[in-house]
Amino acid sequence: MSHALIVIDVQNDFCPGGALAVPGGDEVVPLINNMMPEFDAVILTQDWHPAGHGSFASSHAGAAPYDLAQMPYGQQVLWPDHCVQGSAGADFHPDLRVDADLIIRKGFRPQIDSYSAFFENDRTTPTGLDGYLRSRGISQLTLVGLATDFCVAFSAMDAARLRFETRVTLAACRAIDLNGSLDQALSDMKSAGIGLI
Ligand code: VGL
Ligand code: ZN
Repeated sequence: MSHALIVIDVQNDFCPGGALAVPGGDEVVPLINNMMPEFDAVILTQDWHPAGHGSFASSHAGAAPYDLAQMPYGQQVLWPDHCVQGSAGADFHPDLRVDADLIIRKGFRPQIDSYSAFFENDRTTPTGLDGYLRSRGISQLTLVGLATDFCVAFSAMDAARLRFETRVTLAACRAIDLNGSLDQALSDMKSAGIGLI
């Protein structure tokens, strides 16, 4: 039984000074680097949006960051422009170890966001990570990174739904916490049988 560490979106734009800074986002870097050698596989995800992405408030007339928009696939929080492909903000934090087995990019389709490492926000378009893990015989996952209440939680919920044995190491995560989103995410993950460490 192989166990993978999934490192979610530890990118400059989610760290202090970035376009969508998560409070204390950079604090997770040394913790995650120290965890990496304990796993059979390490996978990094990278939020990777084209300029003008549909999740950006700047792409919607009259909208401000953190407004809600109705998209064909459901409600979507509108974000400041962030993690634009090829920009410095989309790079991994400079101290993060990037000698990982796989880097999975997500959110690259112009009109659909992807919080989860497994499915885009329509909950049906796969990223391919499920097949990669299964074909490597990986059945246990530990998730860490940014942000606890969005990309980490969505990834963990999908992992549990796909029947991976799933844990989240909360000490190596930081949250955005938008209108109670952290409490909601923690209770959803608990109900789904995800181990919160
Ligand atoms: C994320 C909002 C928008 C995340 C990504 O990594 O949690 N949040 N894009
Ligand atoms: Zn994003």
